[in-house]
Amino acid sequence: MKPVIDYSVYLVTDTAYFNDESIWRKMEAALAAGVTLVQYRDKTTESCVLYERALKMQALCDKYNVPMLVDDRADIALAVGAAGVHVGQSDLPAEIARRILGADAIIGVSAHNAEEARVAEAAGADYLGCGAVYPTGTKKDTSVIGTAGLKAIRVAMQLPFVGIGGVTIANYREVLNAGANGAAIVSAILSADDIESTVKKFVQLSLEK
Ligand code: TZP
Ligand code: MG
Repeated sequence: MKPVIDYSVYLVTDTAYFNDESIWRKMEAALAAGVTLVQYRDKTTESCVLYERALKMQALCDKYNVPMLVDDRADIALAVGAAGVHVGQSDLPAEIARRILGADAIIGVSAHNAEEARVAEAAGADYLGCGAVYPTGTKKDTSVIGTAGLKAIRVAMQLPFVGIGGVTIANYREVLNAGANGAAIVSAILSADDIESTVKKFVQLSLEK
């Protein structure tokens, strides 16, 4: 059966954090504090290392009963038994990821506007990652769509989507109020001084009306 996914506080990793072994302690703190979904995203790493890290990340997510998706790599997702994959506009097409991973896999697709969102929905995406909502230093090759961009996507479709890019405690509610089901967050969690209290704050904000 396809798992029911809570997209509200979606923690995404970035290769830079894997230069330091503290990433594993950070991930554990975030999982223990209540992140609802994890994406293992590690773009520039060779496949043998990617596989070992994905395996370790999957075991950590399993410990907290939190689903894990893998960025871009359906082969790695399959290899470690991840819940699914997240593909960008220049990655493996969603239909092919679906063929590889099967009907019960969660397939996420990046969409920057309503047209890309419609195409992704037709291709069988389970959810969309939409952004960058705000300027971000984590990903350089992206443009800012703002909360107006999120609202335009919500008007165009019913599919769950998360806002990504520059989301912090201070603007998280704006993202939800623009129609997003949650936010995908890298630095506001992984670079936080106190990861546990930051995640708890996101969770608390997600429950407010
Ligand atoms: N895709 C669009 S923006 C982004 C990705 C992966 C980076 C988000 O990182 P941060 O640190 O939460 O702004
Ligand atoms: Mg990608």
